[in-house]
Amino acid sequence: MIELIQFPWSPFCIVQRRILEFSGIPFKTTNLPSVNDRSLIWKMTKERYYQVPVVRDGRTVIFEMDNDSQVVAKYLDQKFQLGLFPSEWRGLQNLLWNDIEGDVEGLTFRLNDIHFREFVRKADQLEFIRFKERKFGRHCIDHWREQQQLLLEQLAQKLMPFEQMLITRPFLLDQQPRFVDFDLYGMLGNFLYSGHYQLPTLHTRISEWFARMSKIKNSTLREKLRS
Ligand SMILES: N[C@@H](CCC(=O)N[C@@H](CS)C(=O)NCC(=O)O)C(=O)O
Repeated sequence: MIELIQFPWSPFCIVQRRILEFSGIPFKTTNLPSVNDRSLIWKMTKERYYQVPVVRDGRTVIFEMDNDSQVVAKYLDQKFQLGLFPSEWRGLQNLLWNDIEGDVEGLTFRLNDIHFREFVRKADQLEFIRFKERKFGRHCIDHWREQQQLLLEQLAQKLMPFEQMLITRPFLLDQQPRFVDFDLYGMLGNFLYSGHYQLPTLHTRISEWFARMSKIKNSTLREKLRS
């Protein structure tokens, strides 16, 4: 059975989890025991990778090669024929996922990290803070907390083009979800993880799309598109 190694709140893990759910195949999720213990992944990848997500399919272990390689999603897409990377959207999807995993994620993870004490085990909190501060500077999480309102406003603004894309179609590019739909879904899933936020009320289409993305299955979609 396919296995997803993850943290439940991680934006990039939510992307792959939703793709697996969408595919309809049975799969299992394994949460790393601690944010600081990457030994399972290190071992599985023969000491080549330590981030999440990683997918194991029998003897094959799939993980990203660089920041925007999309190796995992492309593997699942090919294996389950999900139509996530059709040739007509090549290039455009790359531009969009750079924006989604760059600017959008930059806001969503900060807004979620403000609440890290609620989802990171007490024993791991020191290393969590240390990891963040080494990357983003001293007291970064306190600064994000102070800037919360501003970050929320920036997110609402940043989502406007996606809201506009949904004016004429049910998914960002098309009549069916493509990779960028799952990608944006993952970032927003991370933003909503703490339960402290809602999607910006101005963006009614994104809210409807998010609800659609939360439950859509490849099999029901195919039947709908055929009829
Ligand atoms: N580009 C990678 C990014 C993966 C990533 O940033 N994972 C984070 C969790 S959301 C992680 O494992 N960070 C810990 C670290 O870098 O040590 C992907 O799409 O999977």
